[in-house]
Formats: sequence, structure tokens, C-alpha cells
Amino acid sequence: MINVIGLGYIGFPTALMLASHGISVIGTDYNKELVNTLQTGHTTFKEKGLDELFNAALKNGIRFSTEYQTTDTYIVSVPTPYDKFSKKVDPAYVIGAVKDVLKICPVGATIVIESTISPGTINKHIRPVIEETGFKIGRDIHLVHAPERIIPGNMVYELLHNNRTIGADEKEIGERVKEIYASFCQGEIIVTDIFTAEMTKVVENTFRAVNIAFANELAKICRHDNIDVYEIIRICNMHPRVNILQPGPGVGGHCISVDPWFLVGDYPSLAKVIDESMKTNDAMPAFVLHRIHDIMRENKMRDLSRVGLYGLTYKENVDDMRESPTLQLLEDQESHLGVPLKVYDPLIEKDVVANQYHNLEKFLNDIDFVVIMVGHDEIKNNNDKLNGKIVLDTRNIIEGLNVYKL
Ligand code: SAJ
Repeated sequence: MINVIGLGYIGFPTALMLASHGISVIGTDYNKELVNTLQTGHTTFKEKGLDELFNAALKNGIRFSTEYQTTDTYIVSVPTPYDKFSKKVDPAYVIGAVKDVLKICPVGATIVIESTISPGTINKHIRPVIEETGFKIGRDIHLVHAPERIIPGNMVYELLHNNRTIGADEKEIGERVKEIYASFCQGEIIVTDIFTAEMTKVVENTFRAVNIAFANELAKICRHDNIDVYEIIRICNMHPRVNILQPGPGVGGHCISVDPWFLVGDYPSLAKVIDESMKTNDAMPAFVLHRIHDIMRENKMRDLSRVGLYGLTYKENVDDMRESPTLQLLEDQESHLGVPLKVYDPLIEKDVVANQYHNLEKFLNDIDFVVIMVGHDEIKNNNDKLNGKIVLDTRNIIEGLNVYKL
């Protein structure tokens, strides 16, 4: 039996995947409300294919509890926030989960850490915790790091198809854990050491952050001379060895906007390109705010209350707002001007900010200038509703008269 600890964006779908492929699973989370919701057969976030997967896992007997279970294998997928000042990972939840596992696990148990951690976290923070309890690593407790790679919006497909990395101290343990993941994962599974596995995870997200920063910088350069960045990127990408990403209003989510900072925090005198890239991405919401003011001036528009932001989530077609560029923009805007802009997102049902709308028509009725911050399908499929409005399309999804770009 596998005890999956932490039933959030990663732990929950992973637990379901294992259970639906015939492995006995109990999911544990200290959040009672969350566990109650799952016990009544409801999910806590939306994802393509998640409900079907949940049903398959329930049929196979998956259970949920607030209690840690006594078993031979644990998968820890608790959050790893980062400290905004030191830029370092905050491993407190992982340490807490490992300590709790150690209280009840039998000798010989394997602890797999799935949470994203900065390179060296297991050496620095996890090994000492295990050794303090008198357990010997490699004899009494086996340690593994199996970082995930799934993308919000396509989690179920990617869990099944992505290649994976397993880092272990001992080859046989690595191979045993590989077998567990191979129960559902059709991709290639590489077994390596723990430090390498930690590093690969952070490097993958850093690669993407740096490349998005490059696209964002190009957008600023092209704006300076009023040339079309998207046309430049399209033409450059016809070169066989060039593949430039898309500029946008900023980088959100809990991965690409966070993980690269771990490298900056841990290697401050070495991670220079990464540091500048992260600053470039973080400055994009402020750049959008400047664009809003320039466009207002150009259109002789003065009333900020007639400006609305479309989209609150960090990217299209997900209901996740973590580190969202819209929230960052609102924060910048309110601290300078005090007038909150109007906001609407079809995927956010709760009221999370001031002046939030829950109906596209009403939202559009109350504004003259729409800033598209997120390219949800809803607006792609209804772009005729924007006729007559001034539009700033930061995602390059809409063509037409009066449509401004980044
Ligand atoms: N973005 C751009 N321009 C682009 C691509 C993305 O501005 O060309 C923005 C998005 O709008 C979003 C942010 O970047 O705000 C990040 O979105 P994303 O879709 O690129 O990635 P995430 O954060 O949803 O998921 C990433 C993935 N990592 C990589 O692609 C290397 C995923 O595979 C990881 O599992 C996930 O991080 C994670 O958990 O680490």
C-alpha cells in the first residue's frame, strides 16, 4: 500500500493515477475539509479528465484520511513555498511530513519526495531529520526524490505520457520506485542520484523562465521601435535552430515563477542570467500598466474605471491564480493610483478582488477598454463581443481594428 501525503495539485492526481492502475492507495492530508470533500466524491479543482480518473480510483478502493498510515512506501507531495526575501526554498512542510512519517513507518520503509525542492535540500534538511531519530538511511529508511513534470491544464495526459526522473541513493530502491510509477507512466523513467534529480527539476523550469524572459525582452525592444514582435518571432522561428517562446503579461503559476529563484538564492554570484530573467518576467505586469496608460492617452481616455482586465488566472483555461500576473498588476496599480480596475474571469467563481464581475456581458457593458490578460477559450470564441471596444491583447489571440498588442 502507498500512502500519498499531501492531496493538492500534484499529490491528488498522482494518488488517483496509482489507484486507478491497481495499486492500493491511501491519500493523507492534514486539511480536514479537503479530506471530507474528497470522501464525499468531489474534487477540489478542475482538470481535463480528473473526474473520470477520480471515479476509476474510487472503484479501485482509494481512501482518504487525515492520518498517516503504517506502510512500506510513502510519496510526499506537500507544498514547498519560497521565501520572497532570501529566494530560498522553504522546506518546512516537507520536513514536517517526513517527521510525521518517521513516527509511524516500519523499519525498511521508502520515502519518496515528489515536492519540488532546491538542489541539495535533501542533504541539508531531510537526511539530518531522519538521522536524528536514530534511523540509518539506506538500512532503516530509503530515500528517493521523484519530481513531477505535469502541466496544469493537461495534467492527466502528461501524468500518463511524460518521461520521469527518479533520484535514489540505492539503485535497487530506485528501480523498485520506478516500477511503481511505471504502473501508469508510459514515458521513459530515468533512475539517477538524488542531487541530480533535484537539480533537473529546477533546471527544467529555469530553462522555460529564461526563454520566456527573452521573448518578453524582445516585446519591449520591438515596442520601443513600434514593430511587431509576433511577426519577428514567427519569421525567426522558421530558422531550423530557433524556437522563441511567446511574450506575455508576466509569468505566474507555482513553478516557473518560483523555482528559478532557488538557483538565484543558492548560487547568487553565479546565477546572473537567471536573476535578470526573473526580474524581466516580474516586471511585465508593470509594463502592461504602462501600455494601458499610453493607450488611454492615445485615445484621450481619462477614466480608469472604464478599463477592465479580462482574466485572473495565471494562464488560459485553468482555475489557478497562484502568482497570477493580473493580481500583480492590480497590486501595482492600486498602490500607485488607488482606483481598482474592473476584473472578470469566467473560471473564478469566488469574489477574490474588488470590482470583480461574474458575467462577460455585464463586464463589457461597464467598460470601454479591455485588457486581455489571459487567453481563455471563452474570449477566443466570443471575440465579436469586443467590437467597438479598445482592446489591449497581451496574449496575441485577437486580431482587428483598435486591438493593441504588448
Ligand atoms: N508563458 C508565457 N509565454 C510562453 C509560455 C508561458 O508568458 O511562451 C507564461 C504562462 O502564461 C504562465 C507561465 O508562463 O503565466 C507558466 O506557464 P507554463 O504553461 O509555461 O508552465 P506551468 O507553470 O503551468 O508548468 C510548468 C511546466 N514546466 C515546463 O514546461 C518546463 C510543467 O511541466 C511543470 O510540471 C510545472 O511547471 C511544475 O510543476 O514545475
